[in-house]
Amino acid sequence: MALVGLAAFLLAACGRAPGPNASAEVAMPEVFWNSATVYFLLTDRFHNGDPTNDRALGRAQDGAVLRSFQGGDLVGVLRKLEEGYFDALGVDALWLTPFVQQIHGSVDEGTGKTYGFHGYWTRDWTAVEPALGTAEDLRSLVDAAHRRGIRVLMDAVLNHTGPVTPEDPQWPDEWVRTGPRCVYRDYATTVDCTLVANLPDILTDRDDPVELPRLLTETWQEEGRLDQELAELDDFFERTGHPRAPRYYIIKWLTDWVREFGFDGYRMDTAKHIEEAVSAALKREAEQAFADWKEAHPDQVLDDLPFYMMGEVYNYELDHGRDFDFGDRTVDFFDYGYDGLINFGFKRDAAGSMDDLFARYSAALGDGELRGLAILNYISSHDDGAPYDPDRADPVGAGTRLLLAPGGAQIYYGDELARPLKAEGAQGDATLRSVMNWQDLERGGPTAEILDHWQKLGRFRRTHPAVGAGTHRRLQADPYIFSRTLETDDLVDRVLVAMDQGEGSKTIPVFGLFPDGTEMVDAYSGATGTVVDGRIALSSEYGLVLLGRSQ
Ligand SMILES: [Ca+2]
Ligand SMILES: [Ca+2]
Repeated sequence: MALVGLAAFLLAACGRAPGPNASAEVAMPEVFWNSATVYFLLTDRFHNGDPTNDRALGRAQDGAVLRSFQGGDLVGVLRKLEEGYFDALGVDALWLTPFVQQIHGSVDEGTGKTYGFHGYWTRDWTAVEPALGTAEDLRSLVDAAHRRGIRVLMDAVLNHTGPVTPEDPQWPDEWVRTGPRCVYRDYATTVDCTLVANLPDILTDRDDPVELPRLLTETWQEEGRLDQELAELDDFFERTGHPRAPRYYIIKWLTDWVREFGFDGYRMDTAKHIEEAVSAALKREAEQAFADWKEAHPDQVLDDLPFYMMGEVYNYELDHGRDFDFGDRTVDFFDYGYDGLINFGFKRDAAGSMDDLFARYSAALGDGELRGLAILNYISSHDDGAPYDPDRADPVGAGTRLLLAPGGAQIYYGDELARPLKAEGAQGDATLRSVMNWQDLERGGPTAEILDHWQKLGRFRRTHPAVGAGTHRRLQADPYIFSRTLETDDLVDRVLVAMDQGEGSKTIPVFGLFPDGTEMVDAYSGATGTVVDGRIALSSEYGLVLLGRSQ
């Protein structure tokens, strides 16, 4: 193992972040994001670090099962960050559900009385949701993540406001449409429509100037920041020359968080429900905001990796390549500011042969249509009712598939602890959003063993960008052995993964990947060995062996 790799491994093994990893290729952001492990969490459901904000805004705990705010907050995420929880998992980036202020009331969409705990029901894009904490809590969290070399993605919602409730008036008609409902037959019935009955859709296609809603001006007046907010908007419209149309107000508000806090990228919510040109406009402003933040905070800049925008184009999958089909029109979202898209096909693809999965993904990302672009794979998420392994029957095998697949890996909070995806009494997507099962981890036993597996694979991914971004090659069918090789101008990284090996002593052919005499550490067990006559002899209690070498 080369010194760089060894140092990174030892640091990672000690539970400390190795810092920005070797994959932070300036010229090749896709290498970083395809080898990245992104940890996605619902802030309200992860960890309660500050009980004083649990009843913010006087919201009641009268929602249906798992549909009220549950107490998790930004300070809770910070605590876990400081404990080294994410470092130990090899996490490269955090993706938090939206933190902007949510509707104060609740609605029932047919799955029970629900509050905006999930963050997708915006009331005020300029304020932090008080149940999640304060702007200072958010700053502390982003700064602490950056100090550990972990990036933070902001979940950005531009398509809709929150639902209308007795406490949350509808935005003016110049801002939103309240019908028709989307029926997804073609482009217009996907974009110019409301996702559900009571979810006003921002008129993202209109250029007519609009005034601010009274809801906002009155609130800002009470909070003593009206003049500042208005002055900032004047500056924004003057600088950009954009019309005072709804989408540009929101672009201003969304990019302010980047400019002030240094978010490294967006996860764009409901990306296929806004005109792709709107995404492109947002990206341009976000890049400017990120550059402004870097200039103002030179000591906090991690590296030259550009601002990243990843889209939730619901039902997009790797096999679609660059064309997403609306029925009457295809759109190449990668042409409109998106560097990466969430891969909704992984959960199904993962059910087949592991080598078919790996080979197909490697080919698509390596020399195929997606060359130079990024995807994000997942096995479960907050709104996918058909996750891989819904019963958590094999959380170890799920981790193997997700974390060893080419492409970025999204760990949805609790994948690594087999947090149940079925919650008694919960209706609809609430069942996917239970409170993090820290108590199972504290009990040790099987949950701790599952986490240990995910941690080892996650750190291997982080240390070796070839795992997610390298070229896949099957070396042996049975027992299965494969390699990944990544060669860039600055780095040559090679890994070999052997599965289904016997417990105890084993001799593994390395197929010329590592020269004779190479001393190696198995990243899964910590066992050491030396390559002799094209083979390495190791002893460990595991069937999985992870070998890697960077130059
Ligand atoms: Ca709390
Ligand atoms: Ca829309």
